[in-house]
Amino acid sequence: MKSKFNKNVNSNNILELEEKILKEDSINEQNQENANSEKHNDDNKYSIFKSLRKSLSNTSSNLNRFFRRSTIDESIFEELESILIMSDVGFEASSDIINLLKSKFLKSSSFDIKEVKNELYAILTDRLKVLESKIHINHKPSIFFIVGANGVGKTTSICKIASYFKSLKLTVLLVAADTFRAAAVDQLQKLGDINNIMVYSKTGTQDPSSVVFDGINFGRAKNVDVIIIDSAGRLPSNINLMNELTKIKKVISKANNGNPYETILVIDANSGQNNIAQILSFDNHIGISGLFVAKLDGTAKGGILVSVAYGKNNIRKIPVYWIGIGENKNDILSFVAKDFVAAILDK
Ligand SMILES: Nc1nc2c(ncn2[C@@H]2O[C@H](COP(=O)(O)OP(=O)(O)O)[C@@H](O)[C@H]2O)c(=O)[nH]1
Ligand SMILES: [Mg+2]
Repeated sequence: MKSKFNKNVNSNNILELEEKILKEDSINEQNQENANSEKHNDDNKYSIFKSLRKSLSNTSSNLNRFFRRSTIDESIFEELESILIMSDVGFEASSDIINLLKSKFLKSSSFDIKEVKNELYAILTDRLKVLESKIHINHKPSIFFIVGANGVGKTTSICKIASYFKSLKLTVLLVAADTFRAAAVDQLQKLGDINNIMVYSKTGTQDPSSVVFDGINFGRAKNVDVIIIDSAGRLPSNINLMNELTKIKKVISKANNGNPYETILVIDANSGQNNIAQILSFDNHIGISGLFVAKLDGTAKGGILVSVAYGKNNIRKIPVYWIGIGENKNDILSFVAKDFVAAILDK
């Protein structure tokens, strides 16, 4: 495969590539292309919005019902607060939002429900913007270490991320470091085979650090642009398993000559407010550089991101690199606050 890095790698090449990635506004456009060729004949942009809207329809239908009302009085704010709490926005963030709305609207003798909706859109977009971030490919290889609890969607999301980078003509290696279950290595290998992505796995060891060290060296020898490392699911309450992640991180650093790399926590949006505890623990133990919010389709409500953006329980406002909205490799979007809020509020 052709690589942007095939020639001499110097900072100019990297800057060029980075610029290209930023310019392409990559993933949404890629999804638009895929939607166009594989799924819809509709206008591409509309398709993306549509899938995001469909994914967040639980929350948007509650809010829509609310915003269709004709009579308004003070009591609507209580009702809106309950809807926000039920949408996983969390108690503190919901009451903060409602207080802002009250202070704006309760002063005036009459107000329009549409104005309340517009104001809510503005508040949420403004808050969620802090979570937007572009992925930067600054080093070769650029390494993404993927962590999270069991079954949150790590391996599926890895395949999506790999497909995204592949679409940017970058070469990708997956490292099968979930050594707890043989089936996990097989799952990654299968996904790699189907999607024509290289997978590194190592037989005869259950030590993930050893797989990671050799995997990174293999990737460097192959001159790949991106290395994505799978890991076994674990609960942050299991100290031994968290210490193992610390060890793997040291090994990544060593194998990668101390260059920075990304540690991505995958969370399952269906777990709602429980995700706050997961983000806090993983971040405290190993330091998380970005989030992948999987399973925003289905029954997920999406409000969890508002909680993160509000810094609930002193959580760091960790960037959301991607969101997952389905089981297929193309069901991935970069996080754009205004699109996300527009989907929730059906604007
Ligand atoms: N609906 C939906 N299912 C997903 C998504 N991401 C992963 N899954 C499913 O979640 C299950 C667990 O995924 P897996 O990647 O094996 O999780 P892991 O244990 O964290 O590696 C699988 O059945 C996936 O198909 C998503 O964005 N949407
Ligand atoms: Mg897995």
